[in-house]
Amino acid sequence: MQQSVHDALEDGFIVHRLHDAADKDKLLADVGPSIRGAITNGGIGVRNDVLDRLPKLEMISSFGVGYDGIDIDYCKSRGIKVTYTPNVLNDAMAEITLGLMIALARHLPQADRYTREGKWAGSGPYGLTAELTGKTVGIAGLGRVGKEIAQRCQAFKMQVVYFGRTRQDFVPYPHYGSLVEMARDVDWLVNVMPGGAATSKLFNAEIFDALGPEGFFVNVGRGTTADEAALIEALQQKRIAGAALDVFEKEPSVPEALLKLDNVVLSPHQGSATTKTRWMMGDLVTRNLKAWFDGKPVLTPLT
Ligand code: 8YV
Repeated sequence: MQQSVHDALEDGFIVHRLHDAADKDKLLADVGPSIRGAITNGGIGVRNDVLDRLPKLEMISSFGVGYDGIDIDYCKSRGIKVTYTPNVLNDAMAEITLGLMIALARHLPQADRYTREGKWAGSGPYGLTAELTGKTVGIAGLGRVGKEIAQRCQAFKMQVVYFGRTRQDFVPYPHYGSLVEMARDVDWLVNVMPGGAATSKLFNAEIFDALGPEGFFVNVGRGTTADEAALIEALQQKRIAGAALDVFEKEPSVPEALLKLDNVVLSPHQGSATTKTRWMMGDLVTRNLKAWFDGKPVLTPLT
């Protein structure tokens, strides 16, 4: 968690840090019954069996826009207020997405290695790469982050289409209600969808085959949305051209097979990880918490 959050909590809160505790069970037994507020990260979240040990819990202030690690229905059933940090990370997320796309198309990591290893002088120019200009990008999950990505793709002279269960009014991009149909029609398939049961392994072998040997897959949503084994197979067999991944099925572990592939660009879940954005996320986390305990409306509620 951001240092700014720790600093802000010094003022008016008694803080117990479960993730740092050597004996978590003992800490929960000792202080669980008196805990009224909790801070967590929406992806890692907090399990219901931990919530069960916090009978006086009134609110959870979650750090992140995704909240797949929190059982929202369970929180509602217990009357626990849950807040999250939407919007403040839209730009950072969109920037990393375009960065990953350019890195993948233009082989930036590989070309950097090539230059450092002195191969330019020894073996000649690196070789030719792909271009974003004029290509079609399909965005799966055209929410607040997806729309920022779409605008930036347009600035790169790409055609934008999107997949979502329902067509959005006043959105200028063609809509697909079928992911496989969109995958068939695009050069770039970008996932921004959240995790959870509804999106689990949505990007499977059928989708990768529809994307095809010239197609690129980018995942900045959640690793659980992709069938990682099917993705690795598609990459190994060159059934898709490449993938850029900021998220993985079982973070922080990244499958050995992915590390060996040259047609992937890997990033350790860095989407929102800029100084500015993480500060704003932390600020929202503490302001939500303080608002609740000051008896004021929280800023960004989920429940
Ligand atoms: C995490 C994210 O919050 O917002 C999300 O859903 O996945 C990230 O911004 C971040 O990784 C916190 O550690």
